[in-house]
Amino acid sequence: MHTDQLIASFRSAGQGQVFSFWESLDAAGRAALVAQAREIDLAEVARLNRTLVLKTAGVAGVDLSGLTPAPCTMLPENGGDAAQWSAARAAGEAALRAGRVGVFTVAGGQGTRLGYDGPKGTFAVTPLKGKSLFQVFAEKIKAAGLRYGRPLHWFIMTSHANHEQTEQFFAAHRYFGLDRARVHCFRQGRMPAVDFAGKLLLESPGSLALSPDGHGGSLRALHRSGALDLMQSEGIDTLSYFQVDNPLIRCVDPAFIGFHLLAGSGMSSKMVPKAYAEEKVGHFCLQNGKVVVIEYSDMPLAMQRETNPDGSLRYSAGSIAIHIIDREFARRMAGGADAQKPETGNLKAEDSDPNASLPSSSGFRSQVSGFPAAAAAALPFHRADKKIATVDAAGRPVKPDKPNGVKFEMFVFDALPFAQNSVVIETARADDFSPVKNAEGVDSPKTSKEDQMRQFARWLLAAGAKVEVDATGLPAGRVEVSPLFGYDAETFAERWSRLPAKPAVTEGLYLE
Ligand code: UD2
Repeated sequence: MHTDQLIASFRSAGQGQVFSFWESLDAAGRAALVAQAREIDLAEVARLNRTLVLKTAGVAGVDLSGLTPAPCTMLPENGGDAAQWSAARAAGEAALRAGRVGVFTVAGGQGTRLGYDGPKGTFAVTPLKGKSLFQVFAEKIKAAGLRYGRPLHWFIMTSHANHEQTEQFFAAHRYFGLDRARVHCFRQGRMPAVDFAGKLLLESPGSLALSPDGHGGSLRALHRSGALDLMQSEGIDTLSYFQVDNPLIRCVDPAFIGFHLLAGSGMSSKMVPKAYAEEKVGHFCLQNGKVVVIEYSDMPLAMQRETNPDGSLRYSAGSIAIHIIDREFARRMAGGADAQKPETGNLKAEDSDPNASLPSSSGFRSQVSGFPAAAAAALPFHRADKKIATVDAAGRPVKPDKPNGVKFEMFVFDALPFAQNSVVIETARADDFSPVKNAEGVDSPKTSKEDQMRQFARWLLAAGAKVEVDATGLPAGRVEVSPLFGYDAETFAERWSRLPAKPAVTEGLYLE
């Protein structure tokens, strides 16, 4: 579309303010603004304004009708069928040995709660060595690749804000010993922000206020980056998905992969029983026969507190954002089901974007633009009222001290009801989940380091070592185990048993 037509289309959509400072911009400034404006799907903005922003009555529509707790496969120690767990594990291990599994980390978030300036994956989390989140995952992925004889591909979704820094971090650390050809960073898409009247906000006279489209944007970013095609050509049909903030994660869990594959599931999930009724996690429920996640903020407190006749919580299955995703399911959700290659229309749109990185020789693209032109994702957008830096009528910067507008985000778990045979399995919180979200208090660097040390102490104790621990299982001295030594109780025990002389477990013990 010609620039004049583009500007006219914004005017007729009531969004002409985007070009308020056009006359004051130089040629480069105009070109940059036009490139951003081309990313905007005005029809989608209008629809979001209608359904989410300008709606005056009621809370923006989460449907709570007909909810029941989702059925979950419990761990053998909590009543699950041990034979079923072994069969699942065997199936998952076979898939890993066949090279069918890839790893996927969503790392595009802004990490504002932690107050850390930099990509969250670069944040130091381990108790002794201060390894970064990315290093912990890299070492787990490397160790699993060695164990199953097939090095794993690792896909990392970044944002426009942290992409370059993330790539530089990996390069500076030589990809933590991984084959760099198997580490793929790509940017997620962006969404424009609007004020409470639905007007697109400018961040500066020459640029729109754009923000990441939520972790739900990962499905279309996988597609548009070429990651799904790369997976296909490498024989990978199964993705192990997790969030960047959780160092305890089992990056590849054979039993989880096996349950997903044996069920023929499109997308599967792990749950932990909620620690208490009001815990701030999503709830796995069943609605119209489909698995759905209802965020704590959308579920009335009375419902969160409902109990079974035996006093246990009725909606106990908490979502910890760990999934297995089938490649073709991701493609379908990204709107690319009919396309073996990403739509040429989109590729053209990208190629005309001056910010777009060129496809690499493998066809992999690290740049994903905001809106796939034709490929409407089926995921709904959620509204988040935020303080959005903008400009006043004279073009001067405005830093609001209360929310002044709306950002739009998609959530990956909204894909669950579209998945066939979705399974939910239980996992032990102590072995899978201790995120770093806040600078202090719950889910902070301190709690996460302690949980890591409790896990190392459990492995040591199970392997027969003498470890002094307190009532919560925390060892008396700080210890750390490299994932390359052992990344779960079993791999740890194997390696420990081969040590010719067992070290004393005292302050500062590091096992590599
Ligand atoms: C999420 C879940 C919550 C629970 C919890 C477990 C939602 C709405 N809630 O809460 O139910 O499972 O996690 O830890 O998801 N991210 C991107 N791009 C984005 C936004 C986020 O990559 O545009 C990534 C981010 O880098 C992080 C993850 O998604 O790895 C989670 O984001 P969050 O911190 O906003 O999620 P949180 O803690 O509110």
